[in-house]
Amino acid sequence: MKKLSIALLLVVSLTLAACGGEAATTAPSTDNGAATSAPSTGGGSSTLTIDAAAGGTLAFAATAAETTAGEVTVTFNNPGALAHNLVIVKPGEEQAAVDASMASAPDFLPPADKSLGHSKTIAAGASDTFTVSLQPGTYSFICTYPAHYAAGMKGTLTVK
Ligand SMILES: [Cu+2]
Repeated sequence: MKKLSIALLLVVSLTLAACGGEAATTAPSTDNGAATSAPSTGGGSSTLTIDAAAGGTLAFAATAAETTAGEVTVTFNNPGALAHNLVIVKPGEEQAAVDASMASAPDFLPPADKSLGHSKTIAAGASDTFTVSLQPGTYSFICTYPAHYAAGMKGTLTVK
């Protein structure tokens, strides 16, 4: 009788082990599913900071800027005394962006197809951050607020 109960115990414990084994193999498969569905957004991302000129000058603090290609997080600071914006365009498309901005008072920002990306129009002392996807090349950064581009509020952005 003692041998029989040991045998039963063995069967019971083997069955439990088998159940445990099944549970163990099921769990990792769901974990794997979660891991592969998670987005893996690699790639380069860089930052760029451009400031408007201080005071009432219709200009940027620097007329040249540089960043690396990819998703660029651009911070535009306005330490000046007037409202400004920062608009990134391809060379030769500056005036078209300025002209198209005239229709969107009071912000005077270009429509989506007239720029590669832009900040909001911000008051004196404010800052704004936006992202833009840029390939290597040369671009222009301008302010499309009325009369500012014509007065010289522009610069060259080199993307490497
Ligand atoms: Cu401006």
